Amino acid sequence: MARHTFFCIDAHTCGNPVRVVAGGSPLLPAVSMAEKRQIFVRDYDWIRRALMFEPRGHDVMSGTILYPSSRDDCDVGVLFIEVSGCLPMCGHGTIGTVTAAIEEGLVVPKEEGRLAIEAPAGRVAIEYLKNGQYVEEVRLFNVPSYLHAQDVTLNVPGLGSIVVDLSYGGNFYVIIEPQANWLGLDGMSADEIKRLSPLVRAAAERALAPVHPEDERIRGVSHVMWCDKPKSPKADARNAVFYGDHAIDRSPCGTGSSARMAQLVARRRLAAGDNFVHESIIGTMFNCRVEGETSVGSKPAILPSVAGWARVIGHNTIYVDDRDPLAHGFQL
Ligand code: PYC
Repeated sequence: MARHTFFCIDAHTCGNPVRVVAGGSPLLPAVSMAEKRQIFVRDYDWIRRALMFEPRGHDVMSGTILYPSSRDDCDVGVLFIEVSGCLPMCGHGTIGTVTAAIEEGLVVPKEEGRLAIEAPAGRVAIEYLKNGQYVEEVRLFNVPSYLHAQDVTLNVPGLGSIVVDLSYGGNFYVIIEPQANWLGLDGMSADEIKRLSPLVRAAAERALAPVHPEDERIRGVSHVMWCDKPKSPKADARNAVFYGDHAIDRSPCGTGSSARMAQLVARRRLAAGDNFVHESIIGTMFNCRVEGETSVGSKPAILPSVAGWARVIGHNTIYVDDRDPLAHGFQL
């Protein structure tokens, strides 16, 4: 019988939870974060389930585990754990993790205000602004993002025929803009979004089964972005991003915002150098930018950046006791 102890710093980024595991995680071989992710999913997924699902977590829970990086040009490696699985990259998770790691002294950057993380999806440079001991803003320079497929018609039970795009920003996103069978966020309740999104995701996966052209370990449609006009006059667009089985992101979603900018650039509705303010379902905002253009495989791609704030909300020592019949969590 064993009681596993995890020392966590709980935070939220613009409303979405980030549980940073600072101690108690298993030692993994000194390989890249992409390889560590494969090993963790194979051997230690119970840790993700225990820390993300009820009774220690909840339907929207998301977090990270810090590891040494295998790269000379990165300060720390980050594994993204979530109710939806072990993600290649997570934007709100990065903003919360950098905030917690700098404020709590878990990472000491070589240069104040700058560092780089090794995510499973690739290197992500970071700039952050501090006020005294607190981090006020984190900007992440995300992995190259690209439009994978456009104008794909899906037939979704309960919704009918919809036309979507599929875009990559560190995860693959189905992007749904207002149209005949979906009139926008004010016309659909959060419960309806949660009921329909898994059906949309499954239909997109059946139709497209995306695989990243440069890393076949990154595959599958994981998130669904319902897009709309902004509510705030300061924003350019608003979204509700669905993940896992029951979650709507409370933040504007960093990898989703990157995917959305890639889609808008490919459709010539945004260009290199443009800013893009994305609003979440609860009204919080990310200040995003198209930093430049590049390619992924044979596809044109963008270099996106995403800036937002996070707050540390507490220290949390979590036990996972082998005697507990719910040790590895549950979902309704
Ligand atoms: O911010 O990239 C993000 C994210 C992914 C899933 C939830 N949030």
